[in-house]
Amino acid sequence: VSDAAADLRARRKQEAACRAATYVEDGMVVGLGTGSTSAFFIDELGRRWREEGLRFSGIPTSDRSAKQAADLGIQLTDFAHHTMLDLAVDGADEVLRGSLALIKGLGGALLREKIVAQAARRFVVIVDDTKLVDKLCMTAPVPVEVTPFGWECAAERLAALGARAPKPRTDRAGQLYRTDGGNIILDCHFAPIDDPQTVFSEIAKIVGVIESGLFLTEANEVLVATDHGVEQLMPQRGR
Ligand code: A5P
Repeated sequence: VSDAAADLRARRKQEAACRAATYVEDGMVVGLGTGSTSAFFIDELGRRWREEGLRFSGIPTSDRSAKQAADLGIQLTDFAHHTMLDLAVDGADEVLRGSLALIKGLGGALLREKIVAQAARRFVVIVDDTKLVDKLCMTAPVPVEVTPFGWECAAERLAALGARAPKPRTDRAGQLYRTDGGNIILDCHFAPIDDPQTVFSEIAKIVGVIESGLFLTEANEVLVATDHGVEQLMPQRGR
C-alpha cells in the first residue's frame, strides 16, 4: 500500500470515528473499542472532554485503549458499576454488506470487544470502505481465541471445519501472541463463507474455544467513510 493510499485510509477512519464521537452525550457509559479506527474515536472524545467539557464514563475493550483514554483524562468505569452501556463504538476487519455481520479481532481484543458490544444498547461500528465485503473471510481470517491448554486439539477441529492449517498468532518478533486475558489466537483462513451462522455455531462447539471474531448480530449501525462522506448503514436482517 502506497503512503498516499495509507494516508487516505487513515483520514477515512478518522472521519467515521469523528462522526461516531458526535453520538456521545453527557452522562453516558460508553464502550471504547480497540484498533486504529477506535484510537481516532478515543482521541476525538479526549478532545471533546478537554475543549467542550463533555463528561461520560468509558469501558475500554483492551489495556491499550484503557491507557489511551486514561492518558487523555477520560474517566473509566467497569462492569462492577455498570452492566449496561448506552453506546459502544468499535472498528471491524470486515463488514458484510446487507446483514452487517462482522469479522473482528485482528487487533487481538475480540473477547472483550464482544462482551462490551453485547452489553451496549447501541453498538456502532466505524470503518473505511475497504472493509465492506460480499462474503466474510474474503480479506481477513476469522480470529478464534482459545485456551493455551490443548490448543492443538482445537486447531485440528478448526481445520476439519475448513480453516487452512490454523496456527497460534505470533507477534512481529515471532513470540507467541497473548491476549489481555492470557489466551492465544488461532487465525482461521476459511474460503469465503457462505453460511456464517453455521460456521459460528460449529466453532463455538469446540471445547477450548473461548470466542470467535464472528460478530453476526451485534452491529446496530455501521458508519462507513467513503469518497462521498460518511454513510450510515443499518442491518437488513433475515438475509
Ligand atoms: C481489534 O481487536 C479489532 O477487532 C479491531 O476493531 C479491528 O481489527 C479493526 O482494526 P483497525 O481499526 O485498526 O482497522
